[in-house]
Amino acid sequence: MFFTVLSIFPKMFDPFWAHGIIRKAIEEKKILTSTINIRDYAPDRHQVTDDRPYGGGSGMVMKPEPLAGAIRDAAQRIPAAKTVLLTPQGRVFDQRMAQELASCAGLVLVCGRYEGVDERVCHELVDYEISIGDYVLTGGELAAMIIIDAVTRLIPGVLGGEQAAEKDSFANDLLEHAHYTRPRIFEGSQVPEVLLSGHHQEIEKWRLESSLMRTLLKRSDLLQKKDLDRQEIEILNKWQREIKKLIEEFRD
Ligand code: 4FV
Repeated sequence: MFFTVLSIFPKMFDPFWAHGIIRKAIEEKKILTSTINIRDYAPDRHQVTDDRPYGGGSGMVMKPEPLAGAIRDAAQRIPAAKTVLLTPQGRVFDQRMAQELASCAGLVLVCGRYEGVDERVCHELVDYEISIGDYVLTGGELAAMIIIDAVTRLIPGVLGGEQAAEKDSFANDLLEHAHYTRPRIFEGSQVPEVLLSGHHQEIEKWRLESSLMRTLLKRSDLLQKKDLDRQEIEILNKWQREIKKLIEEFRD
């Protein structure tokens, strides 16, 4: 998969490309990355990429010409790539969108700065507007890194055998189960016995219960929009019965 990043601060990505699973994916050519400096497409010798907003007001706006030049050049290099503008105006990014984007041949990620980019660029040259959340950043670069990170780990072969994306949080619209590793006892706190039992069916059942409980307690909104399967409904009913029993006992 090709990732092309358009930014006036392309060096921000150097440490991002050089560490962890992203670095390994690049070394193994699972992803190909390039950064384009939007300034290089500014026609004037000062390479100006921003200007005052028409209609007045504070802040500056990214000029359309350098952006259009950079986007067209990137798209010409990877014709099948989709152009994404990172903006608070966009569809909010989530795991489902990460899975969608992971099937693209490539992404051209346009990182805005200042108050935003000239609207005519959005209309003519952008396929998707994506937001990483309802808050305002100083630039789209961090948002682009988040998209590249979440999408790259979904590319087959990027996560080694031991890590599997299908066990991810949100992969089945549930939060991930609790994780434990050595030591068996840490400051008096013991690892749940079932995880030491080697009984894989029991462990899978425990992990499903752990996911359901954590999702119920921390993100019940996810449960509301999830169509629960028979086993999940059974577990939730069992808890309901136990909670009812507790309440009864408490009443007596
Ligand atoms: C943003 C977000 C974001 C807005 C103006 C950059 C800033 C400046 N991008 N999700 N939230 N972008 O705040 O993606 O251009």
